[in-house]
Amino acid sequence: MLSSKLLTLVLVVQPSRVLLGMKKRGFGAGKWNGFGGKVQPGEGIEDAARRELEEESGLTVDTLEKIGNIKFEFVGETQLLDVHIFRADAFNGEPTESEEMRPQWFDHDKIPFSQMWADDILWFPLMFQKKKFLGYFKFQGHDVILSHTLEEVQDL
Ligand code: 8OG
Repeated sequence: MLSSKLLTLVLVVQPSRVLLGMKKRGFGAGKWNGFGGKVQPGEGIEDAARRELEEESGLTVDTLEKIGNIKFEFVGETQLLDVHIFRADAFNGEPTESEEMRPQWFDHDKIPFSQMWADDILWFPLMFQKKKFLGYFKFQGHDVILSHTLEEVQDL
């Protein structure tokens, strides 16, 4: 049996651009990504998403919309990553570099997919269209997707 670890991911999306951060250390270092991390024991998932967004980007949000849930399996590892994905269309504050992330805005047609997790190119279009989705990705290492499912859903 695989155990699973709860994680959050927040994408701050504006009509023409999205805020990504260059992960400076740890898991996924060297990749552009949204902001997020592990849910602490006893913490709500949305609370964790807000906390990680603020810690890593300096931004706070009034409203987070739950848009996706993707589970990641890594061959040879016993723990699934259960990532809860949120979208924020408005924010407070100014993006600020943290020890973990260097934030930068990207136009929707200039997303640096070649420097991102390999699954992102498959679900970012759904996110931009305000669709909700469920996925499962099986990775070999950190770059190769061996198999996956991704489906649009009405509700999460
Ligand atoms: O706490 P830590 O920085 O290790 O959390 C990992 C972050 O990376 C968390 O926000 C979830 C996110 N993440 C994965 N896998 C993937 C992925 O395949 N694509 C994207 N965009 N984010 C991912 O753990």
